[in-house]
Amino acid sequence: DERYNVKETEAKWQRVWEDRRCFEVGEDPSRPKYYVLEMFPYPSGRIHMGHVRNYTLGDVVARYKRAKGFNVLHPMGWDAFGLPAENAAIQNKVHPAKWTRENIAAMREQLKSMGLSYDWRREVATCEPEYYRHEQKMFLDFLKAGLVYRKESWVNWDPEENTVLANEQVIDGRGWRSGALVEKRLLSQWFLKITAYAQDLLDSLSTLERWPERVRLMQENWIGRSEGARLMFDLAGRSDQLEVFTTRPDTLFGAKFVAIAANHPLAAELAAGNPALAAFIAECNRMGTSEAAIETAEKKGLDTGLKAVHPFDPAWTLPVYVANFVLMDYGSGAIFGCPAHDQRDLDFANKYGLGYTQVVEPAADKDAAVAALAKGEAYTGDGTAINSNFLDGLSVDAAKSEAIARIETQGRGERTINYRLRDWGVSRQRYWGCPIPIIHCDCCGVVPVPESDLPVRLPEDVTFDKPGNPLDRHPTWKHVTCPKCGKPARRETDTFDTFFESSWYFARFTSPDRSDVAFDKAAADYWMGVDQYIGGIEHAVLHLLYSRFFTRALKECGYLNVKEPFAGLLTQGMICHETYKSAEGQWLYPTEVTDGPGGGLVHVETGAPVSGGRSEKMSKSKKNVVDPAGIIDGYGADTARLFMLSDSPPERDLDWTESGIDGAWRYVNRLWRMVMTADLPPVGSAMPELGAEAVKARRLVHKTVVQVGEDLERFHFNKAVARIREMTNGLAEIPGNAMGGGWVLREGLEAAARLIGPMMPHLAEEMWAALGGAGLLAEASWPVADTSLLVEDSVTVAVQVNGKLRATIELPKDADSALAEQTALAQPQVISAMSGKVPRKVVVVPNRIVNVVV
Ligand code: ANZ
Ligand code: ZN
Repeated sequence: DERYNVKETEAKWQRVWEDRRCFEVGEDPSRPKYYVLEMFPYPSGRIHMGHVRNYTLGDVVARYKRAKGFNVLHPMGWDAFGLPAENAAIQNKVHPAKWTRENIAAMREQLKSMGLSYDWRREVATCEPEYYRHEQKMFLDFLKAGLVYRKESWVNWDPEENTVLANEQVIDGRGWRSGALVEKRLLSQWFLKITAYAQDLLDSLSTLERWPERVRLMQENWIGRSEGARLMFDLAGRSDQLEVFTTRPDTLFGAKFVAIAANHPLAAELAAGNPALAAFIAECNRMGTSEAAIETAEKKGLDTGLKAVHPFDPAWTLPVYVANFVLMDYGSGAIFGCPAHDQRDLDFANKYGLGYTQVVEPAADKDAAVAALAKGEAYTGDGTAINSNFLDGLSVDAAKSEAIARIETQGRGERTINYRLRDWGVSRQRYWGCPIPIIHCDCCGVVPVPESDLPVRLPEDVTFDKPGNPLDRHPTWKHVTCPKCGKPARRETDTFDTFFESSWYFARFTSPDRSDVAFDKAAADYWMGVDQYIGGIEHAVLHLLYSRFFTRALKECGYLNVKEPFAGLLTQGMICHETYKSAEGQWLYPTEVTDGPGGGLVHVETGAPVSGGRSEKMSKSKKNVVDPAGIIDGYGADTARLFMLSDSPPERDLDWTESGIDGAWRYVNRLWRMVMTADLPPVGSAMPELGAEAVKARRLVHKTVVQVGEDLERFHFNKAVARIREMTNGLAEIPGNAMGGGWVLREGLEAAARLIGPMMPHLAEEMWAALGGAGLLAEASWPVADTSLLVEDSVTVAVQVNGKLRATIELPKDADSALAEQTALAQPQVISAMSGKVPRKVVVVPNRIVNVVV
């Protein structure tokens, strides 16, 4: 009994595809283009199951679209800058460049063993100057276009990694990688003006019809548009004013205090003569700046002693606090607090005995609002203004407008829109990143590196023996002469946030060989935007929003003609696997666990009881990771690919199971054996006369061709797999002596090879060759069904007697009324329901119903 030789077969076809350059593409205006892209990996060293799923999904789309006649661009590259390389350098004394390049080489081989249909000529690695030189130029162009600025700003400082973190990299007040408590520091940073596009980024979300609703919603929340007012408070005894941002100017008559951020300039000024305040500010600075950190921290404040004058009543003053829940980089870093209608304000007022005045009354349930307030719950709903002078009786909306109108006539402020979105700080105090092309001169200040001096190469002769940035310590690299005045000057030693590289790589793939420009304009015009982007949901706001911004900025600077980089987006679910714990709470590898004699789970060696079995996201810490290399080595790429596709829809989490992999493996072998053992007529023989069984099988084949096509269009890969299995089961059931059975079996197996082509390309190619198919399957077109075979030839018709269902009958489609009536009246259940009576009337609704009235 011959076995399918996976290793040899898969390697063979990978070689053939490469030799024949099947997946290399160029611009071809005569064919519709299709650009499919998976999020490129960080070269950590080995691929993991998430990669296998991601790239399998992309490859199915790429191969399917190719078969459908599209000119398909399907590239792959490496998101190669970033912290792990530097950490490896520190821990293992290996240079980040060496570590990264070796990892890339290893992972490239792993990806190649998966049989992915990439145009490998287009491979890019973002850590190479051939790549990053272009983003240095982009940065200089953005600078000229006014999309870049430098600002002293408070940053999240990770004390362990010695670097600035983006707000998004701070999770619950801790560094996203190190887990260290984040501090605040003041540093000069480069910023990209993503906020200039806030409204457009928001408005255009509705045009992204092929994006998951969930991702669009996350971006909408991230951009966080708020309508409200800017309003100036006079300060008693001072000539300056304090600006606040409010979305509830209708509640001004309920104001009890004003509060400013710890980093507000006014706070710094007052702290100079107030040690208690200085200490409080220092305490606030130890807290993370993320919204989550602020949300969860206890609300605290300190009265500055300063008084703010109420804008609608000069005799009314409010205490001015410094409060830890006021963010410096939102609105103006100052608020007025209305405790009755904002929970934070109420908590704060209750803590410091500031009281509250209700100024909005709900239409119904007035007492409930009063009672809730007494219990410490603010009323934040709609209603009518009360206790509010000239606003009394107005709805919340009308009162907002009226209050703003009053503020505007007083010249104290105006209606305004605020976004939660902040500008993107791109400076990182790290070595392994793209150098920011800037020179600092004592005479001239900040001077851009002249374009003719690009790229600013990252020096590789650096050491990691001390904490901090090796570029700072490099003996020569940073010392340059000022391009403007020629005096000694210093290079900027900060590098770009690595999200910089991933914000434009998709466009670089359109012309990676151009060294003079970032993209060949014609190529970018032909290929962009990406028709289908596939990756993890964890990038819903960061990478995907930065890329949308970057594309807009590139368009503004004349690089590109599109503003949305990704027309379609598919976010894949996670790979989960069972987890186990010992009685002591230690994670155990699934291989350490077995069924105990008493029925429960026990440790294989010690026999100690074990708990668990729950499926959770694969992670090293939980010891439930399965290395794809072992699976591909043992079962082959096709089996791994099939399993990734067959179990769940791509957006959903997928449970890794031994039995699932086993099932996929058995199916691979079964298909191969079917082809090898089938007794088939020669390829291309004319269709003989078919008996009923052959006709039935043939219908199934053609129906499956249509349905699998529809499934793949909708990314319902698991359904497609199930239908193909159903079809091959049907083919296996054709009796050996069925008239024309062999011919239909050949047609069915040829169809099977072509349908599994996108999913299990090696096996498909092997089957295709064995069946004597012409050329390579990788280059063959998608099968076309004979639609005449799809027409259902019989219909099920209901038979009612006096309105009650008595029977169902099978009739030829569009049978005439006489046949329908005759068949209906012959049914035993119908005869008995008529109890010997003669029908008064028989109504036939063709293909639907026969109604007998007695
Ligand atoms: C007074 C008021 C009364 C407010 C009331 C709310 C309810 P969104 O919707 O997120 O834009 N705020 C303004 N700037 C702030 C800052 N830098 N840090 C913390 N909070 C700030 O929230 C806008 C509201 O958040 C503003 O409206 C302000 O409080 C507060 F019954 O003004 B409000
Ligand atoms: Zn100078």
